[in-house]
Amino acid sequence: MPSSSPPPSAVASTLFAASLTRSAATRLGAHALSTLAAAASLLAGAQAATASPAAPRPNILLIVADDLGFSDIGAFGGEIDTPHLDALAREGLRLTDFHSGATCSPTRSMLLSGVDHHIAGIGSMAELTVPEQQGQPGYEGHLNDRVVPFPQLLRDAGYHTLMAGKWHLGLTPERSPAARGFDKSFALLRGADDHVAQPWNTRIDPAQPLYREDGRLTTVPADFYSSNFYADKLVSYLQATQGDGKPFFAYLTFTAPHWPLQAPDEAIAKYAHRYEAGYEALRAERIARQKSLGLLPRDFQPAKALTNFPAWRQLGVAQQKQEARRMAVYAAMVDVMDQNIGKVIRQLKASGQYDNTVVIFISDNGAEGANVADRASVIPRDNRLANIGKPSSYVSYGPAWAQVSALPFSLFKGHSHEGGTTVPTIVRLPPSLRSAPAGTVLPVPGHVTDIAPTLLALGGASYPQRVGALQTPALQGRSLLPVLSGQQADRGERFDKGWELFGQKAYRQGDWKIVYSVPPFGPGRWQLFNLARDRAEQRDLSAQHPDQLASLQAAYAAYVHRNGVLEVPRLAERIAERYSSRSYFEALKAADEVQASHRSPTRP
Ligand SMILES: [Ca+2]
Repeated sequence: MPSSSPPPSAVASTLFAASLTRSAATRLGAHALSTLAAAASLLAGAQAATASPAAPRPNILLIVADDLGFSDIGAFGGEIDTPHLDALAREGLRLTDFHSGATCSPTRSMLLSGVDHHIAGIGSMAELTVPEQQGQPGYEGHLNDRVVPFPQLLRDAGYHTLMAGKWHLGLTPERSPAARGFDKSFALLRGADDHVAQPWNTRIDPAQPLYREDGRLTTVPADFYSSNFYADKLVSYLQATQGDGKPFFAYLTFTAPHWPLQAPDEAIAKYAHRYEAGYEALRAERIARQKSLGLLPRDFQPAKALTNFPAWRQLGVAQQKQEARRMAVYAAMVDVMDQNIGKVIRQLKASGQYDNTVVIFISDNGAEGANVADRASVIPRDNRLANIGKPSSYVSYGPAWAQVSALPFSLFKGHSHEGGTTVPTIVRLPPSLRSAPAGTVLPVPGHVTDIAPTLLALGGASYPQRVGALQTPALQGRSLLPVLSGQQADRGERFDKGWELFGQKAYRQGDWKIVYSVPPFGPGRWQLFNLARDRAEQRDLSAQHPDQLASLQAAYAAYVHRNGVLEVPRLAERIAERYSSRSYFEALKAADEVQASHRSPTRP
């Protein structure tokens, strides 16, 4: 009887097709489908894309942006000039379903540990811990001693481990990057600071240290601008280690475009008039570009703008000018970050290391929609229109622009909706590890906890079951290498992840997701969405599919139990009160009045 087994190439193509049909096809554009089909046939002809044992281990450059939205950079549909990131995307892969935590330090703890942030010590952000959480295991407010950060394991396996930028995982020397696996490090310890050197930086809270280099307290020079300085510092570390035969792991964690929005004048000038047409015009532009790039299907229905906030035409002229200026400064920060990524890539090319370097770019969470004006109250600031973006200003860009940055998804940073946790992700593999065609758009789901196992696999390092007498928590992520290298068409099992932060919760299994959020952003009960048909989370299906809802609620309860999540009464409501985005527009109006008073000769 003749064998009916298809040849290996057909198996590979069928695998791709099956996975697309089941989970991804409806989220993909025709362009991406044809790209993936090409990937499948190319895979069929290629040998397994593993590095031979004799090949040198790759260098790894992991770049993290801070509060960058999904649609901001060129490769993901943005109009901001980001040629270096776009070049990485053209050479590499773009992941359109890759997830972070809802805010910064939770994501960073998961990134470095490979386990849920409620295990790693950032059950809540240190800055927003409520009394019920204080002193509880998993809520230490720093990367705790239960976990083993992967940079330490790469260092022990013979890698140089280098870091420049934001840490946000502990203030003391024993919790600094130097103590958690980095040979060389320059770190902003806190979650945010001015992007320029200020005489008042340390006055915000003199009890808290700001910067450490290799564990020791330090300061920044007078000409400091965050993105320039961190990239220069990393380049200096790379230059000091090149040529000694050891591979490197470099962790470049920009603080751009996190508030306060500050950028060099010439970079702001480039975008000075770019955003005067307002939110809705930019929204239409970006969605059209995402569709033409094959990131979204042509019929994709993006999240609608929340009606909680004014539309562009409802703003006064002075408010529109404020908003256009704020977005221009934000764009300038992204632009300058990209220029600095270019600087690091040039160094790698000049040293001959680029070809054997894996480059991963992510954001740590969705765009920032909260109001931060009140945080500047302890120091004098000048937020008048012409001063916005300069060193003495202190603004964010608010919930309306944040929703544009999050396109096509719903909501933004701090929320468990797709706009809070889907981050623009680029992976550029060395040619020796590639079989997917350059520029492939990969809709395969992934999570920030997958990065540790991926990089440990690349570096040939293993994760210990014990450290001394202590049992280590099992890695919760899984290596992405089989899908990134094209050996495997999907993750081989259903994507299964939970989120909880500030009482905002979500659970996803495969294409189904439940989300809990409170007014003004949600109904204060669980909603159910089918992401294959509605990734923008616009149509709640909880009434039509009560069994699916119950099943995911049970999965969420198991997530809570497994990770030691504390269920605190009314937590979401309590945090929401502190984080009201509506006050942003009140502050904007107040800024107008300040301008008016400065213009008025009768008022000082
Ligand atoms: Ca962040």
